[in-house]
Amino acid sequence: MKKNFYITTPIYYPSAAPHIGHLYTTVACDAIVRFKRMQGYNVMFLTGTDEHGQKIEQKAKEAGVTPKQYVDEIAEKFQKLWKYVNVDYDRFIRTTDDYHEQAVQNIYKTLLDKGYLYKSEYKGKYCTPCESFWTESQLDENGMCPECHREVKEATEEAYFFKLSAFSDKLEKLLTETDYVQPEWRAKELVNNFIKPGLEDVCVSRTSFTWGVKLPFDEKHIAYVWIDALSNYITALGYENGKFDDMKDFWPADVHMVAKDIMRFHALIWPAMLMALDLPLPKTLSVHGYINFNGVKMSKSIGNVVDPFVLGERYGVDTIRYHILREMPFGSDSDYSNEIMINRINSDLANDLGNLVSRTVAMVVKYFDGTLPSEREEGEFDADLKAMAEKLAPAVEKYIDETKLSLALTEIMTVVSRANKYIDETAPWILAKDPSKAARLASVLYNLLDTIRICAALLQPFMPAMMPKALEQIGAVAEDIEYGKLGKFGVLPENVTVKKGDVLFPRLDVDTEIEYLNSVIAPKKDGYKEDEDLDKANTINIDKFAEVKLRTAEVTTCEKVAKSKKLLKLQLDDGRGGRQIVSGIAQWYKPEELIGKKIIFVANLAPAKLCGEESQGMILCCDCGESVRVITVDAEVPNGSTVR
Ligand code: ME8
Repeated sequence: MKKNFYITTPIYYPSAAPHIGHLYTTVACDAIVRFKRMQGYNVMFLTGTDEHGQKIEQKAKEAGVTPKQYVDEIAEKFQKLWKYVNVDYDRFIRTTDDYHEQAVQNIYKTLLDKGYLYKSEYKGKYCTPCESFWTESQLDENGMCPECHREVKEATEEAYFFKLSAFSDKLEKLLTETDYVQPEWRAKELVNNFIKPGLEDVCVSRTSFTWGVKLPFDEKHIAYVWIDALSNYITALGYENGKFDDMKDFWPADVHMVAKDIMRFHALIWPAMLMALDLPLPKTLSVHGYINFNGVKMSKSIGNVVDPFVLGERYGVDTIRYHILREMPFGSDSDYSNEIMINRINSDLANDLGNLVSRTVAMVVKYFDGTLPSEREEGEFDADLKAMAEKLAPAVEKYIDETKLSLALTEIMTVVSRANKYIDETAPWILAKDPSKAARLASVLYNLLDTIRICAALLQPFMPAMMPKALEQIGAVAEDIEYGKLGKFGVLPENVTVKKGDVLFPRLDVDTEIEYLNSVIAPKKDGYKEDEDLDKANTINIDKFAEVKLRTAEVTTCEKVAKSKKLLKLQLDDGRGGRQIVSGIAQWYKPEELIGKKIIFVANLAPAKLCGEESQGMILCCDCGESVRVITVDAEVPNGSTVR
């Protein structure tokens, strides 16, 4: 009987084109799915797009199109990318699909009827010009509106809340007594950071925008993340809608794969929602880290967003799939760099794997006209190679089940390296010189071919385009790579015939490729093109600039603002009796690091209250993408000097 397996990616926001980060999660799921299918599982692989909300509404407005037109275009880009990189999903859900919207309404109704929703007031930071609520963590570094950078004020809005707090004990049990969250240390992080301090109920409706699912019992309310988004995992199976009938076969999910950014919602709100709906809980939440670019978070404005199409066109889709899956350590961040990628392609794929296949096939052609004879002679080194090859499939299977894909690949590549070493140890070119060693030579080449059979078959889920070519070159047919035969050595027929083919992974010239990649995806001047265009369109004259009064000052004291994670309160000697400035830089500076620094501040900014503290100006800082640095001046500049 076939066993069922259900795996999901997050549903991505179609607010910008997909990048290598989205690629990572989706390709990781695809590799697991292909492995499970190879094992004979009946798989359901779900991905999709999360299309509602204020941000999409705003982006569409800026682009001068309707929200639906806006998301249609980007959802198509996601689908095109998945096709391009051979992601073989079974279902693509869009939260604007009718069946999903209907089910979300039913879910809200059930939660209300069961007493898990209540109406109250949402308190937040409101920006009047943008008509938007923001949370404290969304505000910019100065505690202002992240969109227009103007002042926000405390405001309230009628909203429905989900009683997350009612599930506190059950969630703590889930996180401490089960393996739901992987890696385990992330579960501890959740318990300490969210459950122990006391879970707060979550706001699940809004009235300040319209792009979303209307609540059936109160139509001026729009479903607000996360109930709409998270429920995709069950609505896509037909929960509370007539579109599909797959809950019985595929729920609970085996794996939800997400990055650390949305772990909290999947580890707390999602299980609580399912408990409230009396549904079984998913088995595993696999949380991976972020792909950064040279240590910096990918961001459009820095120009370091890695476009998967650019890489795929130049190096082939499998190469990219291999590289990102191999580089991401389980649970932690990985760093993308052009250099690491080119070196990885050369060392693992061109030198180790590609070379092993081409050398072995070439020797079978050269010494035996492409078909091995039946005579065999065992020799030194054989047992070690065979034992390693036979142990490989169970080891890879274990890592796949634990979603540790990089370790699965490392394990396979270790056997590939062992096989290359076996060539050096057995020196077939010397055996070939002595006709009496033909049987030994045939054994050596057979052992190599059969090791390649196992490695290439296990690599197929990761590199589905190239590995069938490798298998064809060594003369393996479909029956030779059935899953049950991957843990056994000696499966290829004794008179196997090889077929020379193209080089699988050509060696890359490091300098040429780095130069090419730096010209297309490194953070660079062109990366700021958007900013430059905006600058040209928004020039000001010198008088306008002179309206901003900039002066120097020395930081005399500095402390954290109570109740705020972002704000520091600085007392300045501004050469004129002193002033206080509150600045959103607590994330990047300890208070003591700033004392004694000479800085530049805007002296004529209208005073503002931030978390109850008056700020009389603004300190100038550089936005460095990942961090923010305060601009400092030489120690000899007198306090209060004009900057112009
Ligand atoms: O959060 N490295 O959508 P989203 C690795 N719609 N993975 C990355 C990444 C990076 N640099 N950047 C993005 C949402 N990802 C919600 C999800 S689910 C019910 C709703 C991947 O478009 C990673 O999987 O912001 C991350 O969790 C996800 O994209 C966030 O996608």
